[in-house]
Amino acid sequence: MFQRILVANRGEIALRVMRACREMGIESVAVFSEADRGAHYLEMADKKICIGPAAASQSYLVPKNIIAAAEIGDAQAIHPGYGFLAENSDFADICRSSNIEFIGPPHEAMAKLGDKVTAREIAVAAKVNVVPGSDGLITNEAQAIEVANRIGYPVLIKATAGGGGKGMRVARNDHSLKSGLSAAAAEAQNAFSNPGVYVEKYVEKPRHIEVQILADNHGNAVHLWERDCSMQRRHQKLVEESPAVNLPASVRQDICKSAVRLVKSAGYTNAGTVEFIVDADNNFYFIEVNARIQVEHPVSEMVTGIDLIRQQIRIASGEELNLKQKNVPCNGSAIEVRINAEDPDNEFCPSPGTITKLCVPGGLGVRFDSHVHAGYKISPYYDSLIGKLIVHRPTREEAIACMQRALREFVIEGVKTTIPLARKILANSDFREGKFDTTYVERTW
Ligand code: MV4
Repeated sequence: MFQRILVANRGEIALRVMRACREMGIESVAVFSEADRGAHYLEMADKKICIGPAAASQSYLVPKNIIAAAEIGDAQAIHPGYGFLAENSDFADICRSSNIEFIGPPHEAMAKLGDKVTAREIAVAAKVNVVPGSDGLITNEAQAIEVANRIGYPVLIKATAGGGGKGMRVARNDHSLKSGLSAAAAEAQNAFSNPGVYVEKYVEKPRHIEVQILADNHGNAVHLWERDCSMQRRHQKLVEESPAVNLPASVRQDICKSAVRLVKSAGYTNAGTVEFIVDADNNFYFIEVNARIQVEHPVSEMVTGIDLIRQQIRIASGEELNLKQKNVPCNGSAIEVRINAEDPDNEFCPSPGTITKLCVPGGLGVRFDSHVHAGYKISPYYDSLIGKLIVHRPTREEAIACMQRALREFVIEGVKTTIPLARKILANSDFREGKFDTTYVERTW
């Protein structure tokens, strides 16, 4: 087992990893940029090392600064958290060649699954449902038109190096397909230095269902059931929950088993999330793998009782999974709302500033994962996440009532937050009846 782990991240996820380390008797090395100097959460670490100026491009995103900090701090492993370098296969490879364990998947599996066309091919080989679409990259217009007319409009043009919704274009006829192809390729080249695009049948008003996976280096893999992340706005998740509401047990089993089959066939290890979309008839389709621990991981921790960061560290140290699938329960209902320092009355634009008052809710089944405190300054340099409020109760109805009570109690002053929006969603009858999909927020508000 590692003696010391460098946490190559900041904020709530850095604190989350440090907490797991401390409970495991592992020392932690925190890194911070000039903008995060003096942040209270850094005190949870045994050592803290400055890695550069405020700009992420000169600090949290610079592999050589992270590796240098790991060497100075004498860390045997690095946990990347989410965002920043977490899904950068080059960084994972640099860790390997620096003889520092990367707490995540092998860089080969990360690279393979990070390419969406390759990921689709792996899914097809593993007999996992994919959306009807092109057989590989689109290389010319005529091919695209042939594919679109074979699968039927509307179609979705996607960047193979993309993900998370970036660089997608809907086309509803040959004309918009042609213009969409060149626009998507240009955007993909610009954003990912890879213009490769592919085409899929556009599944209208899908639900976003993702499966949490843990896989060790000895061929064992388990799922920790599914999360429903359909309540989102412009690819920003607002509410996540487990189990998914109104999903037939047989479909849940198929989705979760498909996810395990896929990661095993890809040689994927450590924690990962297999993302699906589900149509109105409960047909599910593989979309992509998120090769990292995700913001919403606590939802799965609550219903299974499994500490995902602890499992990641155990797997990276070469230990066998101490979990059998039949012993991974899905108890009760967990709901998470993300609380961002954003102004809901101004297009949710970031609202950095100093938190002048903070009253955090508590009580049975209430968890708030956050690095902030009264007097904490929300930086304009990084994402606006203040923290995640998670509740866990025996039934979804009780969880909703608990979340509403907790949101009512919650006081954050000094910055605008998304708490009022969260209250609105939790009070919404369609949400409470499970009648929502990924287009609900845009359609309703
Ligand atoms: C789709 C889709 C519908 N049809 N693919 C791509 C990124 C991933 N995170 C979600 N993505 C989707 N892929 C096909 N063939 C719908 C989504 C999707 C989505 C698309 C547009 C706007 C918001 C969305 C939210 C969740 C899922």
